[in-house]
Amino acid sequence: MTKLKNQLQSPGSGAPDNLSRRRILIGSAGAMAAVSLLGFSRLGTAEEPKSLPDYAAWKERSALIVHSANTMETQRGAIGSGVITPSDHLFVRNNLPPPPASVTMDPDAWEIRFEGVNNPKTMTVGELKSMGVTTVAAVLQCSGNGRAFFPHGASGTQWSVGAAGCVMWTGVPLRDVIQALGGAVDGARYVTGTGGETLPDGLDPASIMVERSIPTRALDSAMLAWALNDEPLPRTHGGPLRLVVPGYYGVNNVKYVKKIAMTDKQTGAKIQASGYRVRDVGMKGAPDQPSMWEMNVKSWVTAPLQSSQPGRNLIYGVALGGAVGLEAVEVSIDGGKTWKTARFLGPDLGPYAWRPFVLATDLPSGSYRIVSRATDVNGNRQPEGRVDNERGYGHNGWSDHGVTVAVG
Ligand SMILES: Nc1nc2c(c(=O)[nH]1)N[C@H]1C(S)=C(S)[C@@H](COP(=O)(O)O)O[C@H]1N2
Ligand SMILES: [Mo]
Repeated sequence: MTKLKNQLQSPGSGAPDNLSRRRILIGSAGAMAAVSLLGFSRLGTAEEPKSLPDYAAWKERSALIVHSANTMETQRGAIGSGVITPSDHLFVRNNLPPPPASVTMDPDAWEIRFEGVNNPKTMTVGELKSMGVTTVAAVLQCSGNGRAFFPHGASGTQWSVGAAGCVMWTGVPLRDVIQALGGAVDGARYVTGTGGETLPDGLDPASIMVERSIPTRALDSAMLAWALNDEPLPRTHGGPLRLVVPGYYGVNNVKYVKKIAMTDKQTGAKIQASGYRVRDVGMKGAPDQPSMWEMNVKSWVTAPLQSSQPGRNLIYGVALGGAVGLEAVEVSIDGGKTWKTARFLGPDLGPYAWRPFVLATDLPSGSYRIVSRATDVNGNRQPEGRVDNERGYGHNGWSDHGVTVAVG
């Protein structure tokens, strides 16, 4: 246990800077025990670069920062200027070891139970595929993306900017399934999704299970997805079936989903009741604090990152509206004193997708603090600073997300 903890606390290979040297704490004693009980991780040491865990071995190692066997983020420089994040570049975050590889061998046979509807039923993925289909481009982003920038050393994975990607999800709209099952029971206010991991014995299930509740307004976008970027959903990202909630933070997108219940209350699972709650530094999580549901407007520069040549430069980045579309994104090369409107690059894939952007500008020799600032269609603009909070959630301040580039 101690050894695992030490390994997890070692700096991630390829981590951008000393931020990664901050302590990396495991979420809970329960999760720790689960990880070691199942012999989940074989992590590298501080000296040797960490390798990808088996269930994510198909990923492009050079595009990722491997924080641990259950947390890998996309390198800032690998985000690129295409709208869609290639699956092998997409970040990974597991609170528990994933289910065995056998789950995706016959994906259509995976079963999901529906409760809190007038006609409760267990259905297979094969049956869901005959009920309807939609394809949506959406940003998947961890609530703690940007956590590394909090000066109080928020516990959890020290994500920089790469715990986010924009991908295509294909599946059936959840609202259609609920309707086909006679509609939600009276009084239903939440959609509660349960992950299909096998829970280790000897631990209180509520303390480790991945079960999340989201308000029924999320049915405007929620879907049960079986494909990622036009391929069968890999186990790494929740295959054979995942609850995908475009516009909502990553944790609400329950992988290997085995149950959906329309409920009058939020689940009492720890990950909902006290986890993913925004509160002041030093406070414990509690159900009356805001839950990490809808995402906020955000952007960051992806190139250049450290150095560049004098003369004309193209500054690239990505911007997302969160739960709504984007209005504009501006770039500053003087740390936010003056701004220029950037140009969106590539097609607009809808309100839940991100938009790559570019600004052409002349950069004489010197040092530049390059920052970007997005505004959503409702007029919400990224703040300069951050909202300090205990676990380092929801950081969208433009200042911390900037880069310092040496030109010459
Ligand atoms: N069943 C299950 N679903 C889950 C998780 C998990 O550990 N188990 N992690 C959540 C969190 S915190 C995030 S950020 C996203 C990460 O999705 P990804 O691994 O496909 O990138 O999945 C969410 N859904
Ligand atoms: Mo997350």
